[in-house]
Amino acid sequence: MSGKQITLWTHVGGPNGWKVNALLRELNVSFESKYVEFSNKDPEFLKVQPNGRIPVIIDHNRNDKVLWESVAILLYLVHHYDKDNKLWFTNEDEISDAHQWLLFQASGVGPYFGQKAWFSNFHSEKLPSAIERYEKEINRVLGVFEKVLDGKEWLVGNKYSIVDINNYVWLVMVPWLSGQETLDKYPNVKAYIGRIGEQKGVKEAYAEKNSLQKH
Ligand SMILES: N[C@@H](CCC(=O)N[C@@H](CS)C(=O)NCC(=O)O)C(=O)O
Repeated sequence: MSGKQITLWTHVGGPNGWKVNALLRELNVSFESKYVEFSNKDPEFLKVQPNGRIPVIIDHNRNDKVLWESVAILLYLVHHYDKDNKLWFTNEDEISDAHQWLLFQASGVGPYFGQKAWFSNFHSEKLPSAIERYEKEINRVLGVFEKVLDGKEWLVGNKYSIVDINNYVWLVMVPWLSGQETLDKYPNVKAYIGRIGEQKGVKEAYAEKNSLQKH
């Protein structure tokens, strides 16, 4: 063991791991990242993750508690390590709204954006109808954020929270997934991405990601 509070199993290119990296930094929780190779998954990783997906955390402060699914991890981390609710809420309606947006990301953002990445870049056949479907879905989802962010800085409770970190890792990929011209059609979303990118944890996490991708 490294002496760090948390071990994070993650991947340089996989967006979901960077949510957790950014939040750990924001909360000043020490951690060690272990990188999984998707084409040859480490048996040590598969021992703790039956679903074979990153991210996974092992919390050495709490009896080596293992947890996977990135949204569950974000909720766990604010529950145990954000006692002042810096990035979470106390108002019951705001908590419900935060759950809504966290689930919207898990069920309605990540899967569509991920499938677009798959069919445009990795699938063995070129399938224009699949690419078109996910391109449309990306635009639909961006349209939802655009509408809701009108006149608003943050999605819930007028404050920066894990809801925003959770969306960032996918929204920041839009220029790669769909082109800069797509993002330019959604100025509220573009400004929102810029605001989140200025936050300490996200800024540090993405500096690390960029330096790893250069090597
Ligand atoms: N709903 C899961 C999705 C996890 C997921 O799909 N992770 C991707 C990287 S972002 C992965 O591990 N892919 C590896 C693979 O497909 O083998 C979460 O939010 O944690």
